[in-house]
Amino acid sequence: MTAPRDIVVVVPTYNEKENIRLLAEGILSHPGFRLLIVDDGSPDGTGAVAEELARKHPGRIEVMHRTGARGLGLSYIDGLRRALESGADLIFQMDADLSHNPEHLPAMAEAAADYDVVIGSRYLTGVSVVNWPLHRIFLSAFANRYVRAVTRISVTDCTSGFRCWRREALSRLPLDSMVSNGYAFIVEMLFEASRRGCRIGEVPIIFIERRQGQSKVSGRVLAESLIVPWRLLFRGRARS
Ligand SMILES: Nc1nc2c(ncn2[C@@H]2O[C@H](COP(=O)(O)OP(=O)(O)OP(=O)(O)O)[C@@H](O)[C@H]2O)c(=O)[nH]1
Ligand SMILES: [Mg+2]
Repeated sequence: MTAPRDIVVVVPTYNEKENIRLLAEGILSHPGFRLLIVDDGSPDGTGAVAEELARKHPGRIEVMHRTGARGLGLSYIDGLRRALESGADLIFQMDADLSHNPEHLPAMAEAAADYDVVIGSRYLTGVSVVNWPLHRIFLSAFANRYVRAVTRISVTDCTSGFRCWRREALSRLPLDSMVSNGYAFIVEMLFEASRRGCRIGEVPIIFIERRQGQSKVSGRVLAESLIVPWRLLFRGRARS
């Protein structure tokens, strides 16, 4: 590696107070990494825990407290914009529930020397997920096939929320006009990156199912995931 880089990890949180301390510790154990927590007014007090962590690590942890409409996509838009404004060279996105192990961060940052966006992939070397019931594996495998078939994105894990962006690539995405707000937002970002000719790389990760707190996957969010790839495709055609 040449010049030291400023790296920020954007983590959206909703009711993650049991997980956020351990996650912060793992991220900050890597020199040069900062953490931006985007909390959506979590009723369990995640925001207060995040503030306490920020006081303990001035300059390395920042907290955004969102008000108004809640959502993963809206939180990512706010957080990614803030990360770009802060001047970071590399911008990560990852979940707070310890499913994404901070140990994978350096390898992904290294890979960003050759790619515009690097995906922490569960499917690059078989299926690397721990503690997932069979129906989750099938659902995820189906979602990936579905997205690949509709959008023609050719990566093994297009629904992974563990990613590292070079700032030039991220700043080219149309964050102002994204159509999705749930998990489909993750797919939409990749689709827009792919349309813009970004080089997409993958690094294998081991994904561990959350042990603390609750999943926020709902029927509505899953329905959005089925529709969004088609909306993206037609929007892409209309624009090109
Ligand atoms: N700010 C914000 N964060 C959210 C929202 N919904 C989910 N998150 C966060 O997004 C990340 C992923 O959410 P999860 O509930 O773990 O979703 P998932 O990983 O697809 O589902 P599981 O596999 O069941 O864990 C976690 O860090 C959540 O706290 C939201 O509305 N706002
Ligand atoms: Mg999760």
